[in-house]
Formats: sequence, C-alpha cells, structure tokens
Amino acid sequence: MDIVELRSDTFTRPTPEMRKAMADAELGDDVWGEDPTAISLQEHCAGLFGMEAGLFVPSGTMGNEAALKALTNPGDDVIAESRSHVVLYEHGAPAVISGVVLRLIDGPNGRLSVDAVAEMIASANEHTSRPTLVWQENTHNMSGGRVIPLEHLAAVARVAHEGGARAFLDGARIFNASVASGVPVRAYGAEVDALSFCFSKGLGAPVGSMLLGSSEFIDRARIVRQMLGGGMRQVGLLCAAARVAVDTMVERLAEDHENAQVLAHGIADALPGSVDPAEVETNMVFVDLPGLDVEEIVRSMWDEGVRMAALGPTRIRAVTSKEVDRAGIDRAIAAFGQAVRGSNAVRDAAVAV
Ligand code: TLP
Repeated sequence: MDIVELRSDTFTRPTPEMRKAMADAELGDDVWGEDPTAISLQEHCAGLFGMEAGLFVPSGTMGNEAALKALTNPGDDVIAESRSHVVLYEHGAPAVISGVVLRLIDGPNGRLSVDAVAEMIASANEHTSRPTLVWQENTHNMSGGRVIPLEHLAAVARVAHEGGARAFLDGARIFNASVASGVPVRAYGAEVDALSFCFSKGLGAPVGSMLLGSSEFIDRARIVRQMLGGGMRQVGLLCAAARVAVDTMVERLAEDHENAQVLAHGIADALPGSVDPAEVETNMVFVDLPGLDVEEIVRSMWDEGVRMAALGPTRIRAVTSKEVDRAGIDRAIAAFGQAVRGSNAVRDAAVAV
C-alpha cells in the first residue's frame, strides 16, 4: 500500500536531481573553509536574502541554537512567542547552551504583539533584566503554519532595534511564507539582523539549514557550530542537494499550499468545525477534535496508509509536501471521514441520541 505521509514535510526525500548533484559535487574540507560547494551555496543564499554571509548547519535546531549563542551573552533575556520551536522543541537548549532566559509572549497566529515587545523592553531597569534579542518564527509552525506578514515582522523588529535589542527570524519555512504571501525572501531578510531557514522540509533536501547575517555574526556562529560538533568535512555533498532545493523546489510549494486547502475543505466537510480552511495559509492543516479519541483516529487512518500526527489530546496536524499528490490528499480525506465515523465517541453520541 502506498503511504500518504502527512506527519511532517521533514519526511520529504531527495529528488533524482539532488542525488545526481550529490554524486557530482566538488568537495573539500569545510572545517578548513575549503569546500567549494559549501562556499558557493552559502554565498548564493546570502545573496538571495540580501545578507552579508551564510553558514550551512546540519539542522534547523543547530542553526537556531548557534544563532542564539552568537547573538547573546549568558544571563540575557530573549523575547519569543510562547509556542515557537525554540521554546517547545529544542529541549531547553537556550538555557543549557547559551544560558539565556526566554521571555514568552502568547501571540495569536504566532505574531508577537508589537506593544507587548515594546513594553517588555521598555520596562527593563536596574532591577529587571533587559531583553537583547527578539525572536520571530515565519511561517509559525504551532499556530498552523501561519504567515507573519512582512509589515508585522518589520514592526516587531523595529521596536526591538529601538530598544537596543536585535531581531532574529527562525525562517525554517520562510519560502512557504514567501510563496504564500508573494513577498520575496529578501524583503524578510532586510528586516532582521540574522535568520535561519531549512532545506530539509518542504524544499526536499535530505539534510541541512542555512544561517544568514552579517560577516561578524557568521564568524561567531561558525565557532559555535564547531563547539556543537556541527563542523562537517566534505559537507559539499549535502550542500549540493541543498542547492538543487533552493534552485528548483521553491515555486512548487504553491502546490503543497493548494493541497493543504483541498485537505482542509475535505476535513471540514467530513467534520464541520474541526478546521477553518480560511486559516490554512501554507502547507499545514491543524484539526481540532475535542471530545474525540485522537489516538484512535490517528491509528485508524494509519491502518489505511494515511499518516497524520497527534498534537496533544485534542488536535491533529497534517503537513503537505511533495511526497503527497492530489490523489493522496483524496485518500487522506476519505480515511479521515471513515476514522471519524468509526470513532467510539461519535458512535456513543449517536447511540445516546
Ligand atoms: N519542526 C519539526 C518538528 O521539530 C516540530 C516539524 O515537523 O515541524 N524551526 C521550526 C519552525 C521548525 O518547525 C523546525 C522543525 C525547526 C526549527 C528545527 O529543524 P530541524 O528539525 O532541522 O532541527
């Protein structure tokens, strides 16, 4: 049975063109700064985002953590939205690696309130510590892959800068944001001091992320990457696939966004109120199932070859990617409908009526 993989866009596998580029890549020792394929990718990506320099890192998590350490000193405060990846999914690394304190703000749709950030920075005095970094995420994963509009991102960065703090962007899926909004990635890059993005999600490369910023920042980040064991030798092998990803896989993200829309509508038809398709802006569909047995529904879909991820007791996440075509989406909708109709809770409710 073909699997319809919707747990994450991290499941994407490299294209034949990526494998060929890997086989043909010109290589050197990147810890010595001599891998031509890595150098060329870093320069190319810096150019795309209008930044001075770039650094290839093994993962989005390492990119985030190396950036944090390069941009802060131990004891600093960092403002972040409370459901950001850096807050929820990096196992306390900001505290362990950088010794920073995350100051959290709940942001509807992943957006930090400009006023809340300004107030947090302004209230610093000799008694309260001063935030030195403001962290944004675009698209914002845990709010359902929502796009942070450029003007909002810029307004948050502006109050950070006015308060003497720097602005960072976790742009793991910045190309999804760009394709969905029509805003070039360069425009996002212009608003922040540094950013990271991933090759290994919707863009389909097997491994890797890019850190971008000033040359001074990248020099510091390179040392942190080494400290974390992320200095890799003939890394051009991976950079070659990443280059194919940025060169050929960006525009097709629109297809993933369309598929997410179709999926959201299908799920909303099967179970009205569980998802609002108007809130699906990119490749993620969050489905709310209060009162239903989420584990049972996920298992039932799994038996039909459809994989979605349970996000806690009442919610499911489905992420579209190049691994799933329209026929796969149709199968996912059918499997969801069947799972919900077969769910104990729905059956019990029907009996009660
Ligand atoms: N996100 C993964 C999981 O870790 C949750 C996923 O399946 O969505 N920033 C953001 C916004 C991310 O969504 C992720 C991965 C990362 C950073 C980390 O990237 P990796 O997995 O390369 O360390």
